[in-house]
Amino acid sequence: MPSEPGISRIPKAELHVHIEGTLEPEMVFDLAARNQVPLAYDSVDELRARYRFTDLQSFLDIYYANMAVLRTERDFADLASAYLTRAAAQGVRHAEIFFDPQAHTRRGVPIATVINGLSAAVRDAAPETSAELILCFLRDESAESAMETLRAAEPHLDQIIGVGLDSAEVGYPPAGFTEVFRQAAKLGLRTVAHAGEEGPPEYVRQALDELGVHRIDHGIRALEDAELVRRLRIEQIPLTVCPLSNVRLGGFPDLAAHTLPRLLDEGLLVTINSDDPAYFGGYVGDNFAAIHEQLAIPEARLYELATNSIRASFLPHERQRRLL
Ligand code: ES4
Ligand code: ZN
Repeated sequence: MPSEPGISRIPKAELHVHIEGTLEPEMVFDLAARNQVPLAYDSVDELRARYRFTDLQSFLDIYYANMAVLRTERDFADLASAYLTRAAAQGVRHAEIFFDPQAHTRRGVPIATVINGLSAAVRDAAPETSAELILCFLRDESAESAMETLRAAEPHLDQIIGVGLDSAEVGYPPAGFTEVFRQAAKLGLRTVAHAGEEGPPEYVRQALDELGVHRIDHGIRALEDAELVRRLRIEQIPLTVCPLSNVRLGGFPDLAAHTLPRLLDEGLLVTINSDDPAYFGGYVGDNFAAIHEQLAIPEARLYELATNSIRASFLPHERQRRLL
């Protein structure tokens, strides 16, 4: 499903993309060969055939397994460069990119390797595409591990703009990470958190009240709570919605059943994003094309969604204005 040329011309920001989720099957094989990492699959097609997910955990299992091929600074730089090139071709003028340091440090890759590799790609990106890095804590690891990760990142604070919270959601409420988010904010970092992807509206509330986040990643289950919807509207808290991801992970039977139109009707500040484009069938332009074609979101709305993404970004207002 290629992104239409018209859609690719709309200047947009991508605010919800996991860099490890941009690891295409072809690159898994290339990096496995380069780093002599054995793979459990004989071909790219065989690997891709495993990408049939039933829920978030079934995806995360293969997402973490594939990361074994990422070992050197150059690997992380190549990964992020490939994403930035693809994103720019779909009209992304600014990207705020998640990365999962614990998924690398726990298999022996130093955090400096990860951050220096990713920042080299950000620095070398085409001048019309800016990017920032957001360090995500894995919520299915302990709060102590999150705090150690933040400490380990302190020498690299100039290379990251914020922190987030991701991985398996249900059973891992945001409130467990209050202290590490408080520390991050004290260090001058922005904060976001995944909430209401598979978890209940209560997790969205905790992300706002306990973690003090500037944006909610996903947030689709907020619709189950009218009072919370009212608050999200009044405070215009951005939601980084990922339509193809929600369908692939079983949140909706198909795109036509997605509740994006309801989120928009409620007056919420919605943005459209790709989440893990190598796994979910497309980059951000493909997500725009899919909601246009399969959810009948009109073109004028696509422009509005793109404008929302720039306004909801952490870009200085000056650059936001130039992109609008
Ligand atoms: C993720 Cl789709 C999704 N949800 C939560 N955590 C994640 N990490 C990477 N993709
Ligand atoms: Zn995500």
